[in-house]
Amino acid sequence: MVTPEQNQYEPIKSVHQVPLEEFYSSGHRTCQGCESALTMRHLAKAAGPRTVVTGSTGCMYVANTSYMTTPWIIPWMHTQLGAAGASALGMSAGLRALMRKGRLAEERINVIAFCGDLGGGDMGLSGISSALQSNYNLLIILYDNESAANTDIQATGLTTYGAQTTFTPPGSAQRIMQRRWKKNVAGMMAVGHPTCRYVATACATYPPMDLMNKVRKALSVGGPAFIHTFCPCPKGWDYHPRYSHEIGELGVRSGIFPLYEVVEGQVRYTYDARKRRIPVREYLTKQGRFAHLVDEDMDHIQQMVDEMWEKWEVPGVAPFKGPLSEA
Ligand SMILES: Cc1ncc(C[n+]2csc(CCOP(=O)(O)OP(=O)(O)O)c2C)c(N)n1
Ligand code: SF4
Ligand SMILES: [Mg+2]
Repeated sequence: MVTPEQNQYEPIKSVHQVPLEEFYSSGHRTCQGCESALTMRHLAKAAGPRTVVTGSTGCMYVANTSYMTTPWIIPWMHTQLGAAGASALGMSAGLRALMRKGRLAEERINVIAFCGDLGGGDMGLSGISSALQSNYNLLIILYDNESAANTDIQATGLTTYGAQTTFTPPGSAQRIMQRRWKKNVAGMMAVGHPTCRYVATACATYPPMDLMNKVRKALSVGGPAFIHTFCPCPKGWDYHPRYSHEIGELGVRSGIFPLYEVVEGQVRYTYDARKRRIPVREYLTKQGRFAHLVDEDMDHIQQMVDEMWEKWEVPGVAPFKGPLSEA
């Protein structure tokens, strides 16, 4: 058996401690400034060489497997669009069985499955839910570029209210076609899965090293874990690729994408937007996908963000407003 002591990783306290080795390297064809690709690079760096990765269909499959090339230096396997959870579970079970039968030496081998917002947050929710109810050490990372990016930027359940996508083009009859509020996947996982040992949200660039440390924590907790990452996408969000890091930071600092971790039922804010947040308009106005919004729309989005931080039972995490008092 792999002992809990063997399962621990050292936290990365400064940029000087970031491992130099790359396990997701050159050889991919993602767009310039693709933060989803940065999520892959950081998760592989943090996890290290004794890791297998499985990923569902989407940009992080298609742009990473152009004919005869791949950026993955660690073993990687493609899985069907809604199957990240099932794939992680099957892989963990397979490794455990091989070790039990003595066909594989006993050691820690990390199992990480990634999925996009459509593949994981919409289509693959049931599989992820099953994986988080298991007793295997596995990590599921949902990289959220807020659209079905690979098939040309269609809206998903995680697309921000008001955003233009190919499914939701603004027109003269209807200015806003994307009228759904973003699905709260990390909150759903944290609230609904008592067996899940660790849930976090993260952004690959802000605060620095935060994603890598969350990946290490998730791999050390000794049970199933889930991380939801915020991944600006220059093509779908319509901005110059040089601003990807800034857009990520503005999303976090405006509070529209809450940053937190839940460990043993305790919430810890990585960026506490209850105390300080910049106006959400600073984030929205930098992106062409929101260019059709007028002041009234931005005020509405601001109001919803404020409500999330000021009125929710667990601010930014659980969208209840407390029980009704007895009639
Ligand atoms: C069952 C199934 N339906 C539809 C598709 C077509 N398809 C391939 S990738 C994709 C979009 C995936 O979106 P997301 O999971 O958000 O990943 P992204 O492309 O944004 O990286 C779709 C619809 C598919 N491969 N399989
Ligand atoms: S479309 Fe977006 S998610 Fe896909 S490769 Fe380009 S930047 Fe990355
Ligand atoms: Mg997507």
